[in-house]
Amino acid sequence: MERSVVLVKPDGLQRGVVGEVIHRFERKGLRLSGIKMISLDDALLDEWYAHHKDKSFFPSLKEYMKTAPVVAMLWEGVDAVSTVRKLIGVTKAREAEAGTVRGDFAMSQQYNLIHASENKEIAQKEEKLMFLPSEVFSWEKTDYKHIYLKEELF
Ligand code: 3AN
Repeated sequence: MERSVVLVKPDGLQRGVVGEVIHRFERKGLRLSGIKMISLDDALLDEWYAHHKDKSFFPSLKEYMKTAPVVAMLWEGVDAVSTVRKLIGVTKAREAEAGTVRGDFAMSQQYNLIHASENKEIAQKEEKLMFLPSEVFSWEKTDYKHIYLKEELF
């Protein structure tokens, strides 16, 4: 099982899509393994977006990410990282596929509502940055037997 770190970003809180995001991921069959609200500071944002630190939009990205708290979630499932990326849509929201979170609710390249881990390695790094071990929950999702074939679960 993989876990993907999802943030509903400050614009997502302002736009009131927290429930919508949770609803979509729940319906998909993913398991919620952690959830909390947190205000991001410079130290965390510098680590989180380290790969963007030389980009022209980095200062503006950091400012925007501090304008309100974020809702951080951990979603678990088979191939959860790529599955969640599909559900959120591409970065430039106005080009995102209809049916994705960004495609349905956003227009901007920066104010694109939601973050999700890009790949498995980054997901592990982000989980450690965002959640304490005590904030990560493993629980028996009893409908897994209706969501996956036995052979798909490992
Ligand atoms: P994604 O969130 O789709 O993985 P990244 O990692 O390229 O996209 O970018 C991280 C965040 O930086 C985006 N979610 C968005 O808020 C912001 N961002 C990305 N590209 C731009 C850009 N060209 N101008 C302004 N903000 C951007």
